[in-house]
Amino acid sequence: MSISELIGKFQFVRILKSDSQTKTISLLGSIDNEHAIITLEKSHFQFENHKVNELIQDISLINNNDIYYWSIGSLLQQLPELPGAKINLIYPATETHIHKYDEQTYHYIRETPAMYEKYVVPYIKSMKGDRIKWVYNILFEGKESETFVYHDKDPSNGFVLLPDMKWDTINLQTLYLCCIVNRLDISSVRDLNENHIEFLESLQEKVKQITVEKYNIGKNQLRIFIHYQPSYYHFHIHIVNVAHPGLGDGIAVGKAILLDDVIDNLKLDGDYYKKKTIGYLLGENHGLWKIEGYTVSNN
Ligand code: M7G
Repeated sequence: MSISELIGKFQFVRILKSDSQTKTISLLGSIDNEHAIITLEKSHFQFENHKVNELIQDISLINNNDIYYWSIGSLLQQLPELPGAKINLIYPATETHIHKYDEQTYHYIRETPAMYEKYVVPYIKSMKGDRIKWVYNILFEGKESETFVYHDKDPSNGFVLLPDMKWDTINLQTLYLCCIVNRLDISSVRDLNENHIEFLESLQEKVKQITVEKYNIGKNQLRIFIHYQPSYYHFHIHIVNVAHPGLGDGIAVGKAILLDDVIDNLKLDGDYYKKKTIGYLLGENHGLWKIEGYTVSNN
């Protein structure tokens, strides 16, 4: 079924989250009796090839005072180069997806190595299987391969570099790429040690080089980071234009860690991420929050 057919069948249930800052809204609904989540994100402006008076189609004054005018209007929208919004659909959506996109209260957690071993390791195991099918589809089944920026198939050092689902692939200001490594043995930053330093350095260098050449963007215009906790426990890196203010908490402290900092920390101590208490924000809907004993051990 095409995305427009699926969206045509969408039965709205409730708003999960609406954010006036990022101009995004996530809606819960159902399609053929299964959960579905639509996320709408208003597009950033593209002015390069259009005149302002062509772009502003309708205008209605709210008020004016001296030299000041404020109004509401509608803008020209046209596919493919002038989309009104980016529209993401997850279908069928699992409870984990609904929890992720739902409004929730966040808490600051200090995860000790003992908490990691006792609660997070088993949690990560339970999150592998189907939840990261999309990753294996990309790495091994050729899914999305038409968009790959780069693919090195070497099983230990190889990776795929491709546009992240968060990017509209049009606006360079919001350039957002995802680099997924082929190796299967790194679930998160906690698995990294001194043996990974060279791998990470060379990976970062290659990714920068390729991105700079492909998108004609400066090397120092890229923010390269990983997440802890990530949503998906297969090692991947976020490559984002520094001009991108970030969507939600994606580049905020308490979630994003610069890859350079990870490498430097491992150089200081190969067991850095084994020994470190890691601080992060966790929503009450997160699977970890619901595990008995996990929050108690944090107090
Ligand atoms: P994360 O740190 O595990 O999760 O990053 P989060 O940032 O969503 O909290 C996973 C990254 O992979 C995110 O930037 C997602 O937008 C991106 N992503 C997720 N999925 C399911 C896909 C997909 O199917 N295709 C592509 N290209 N990117 C995806």
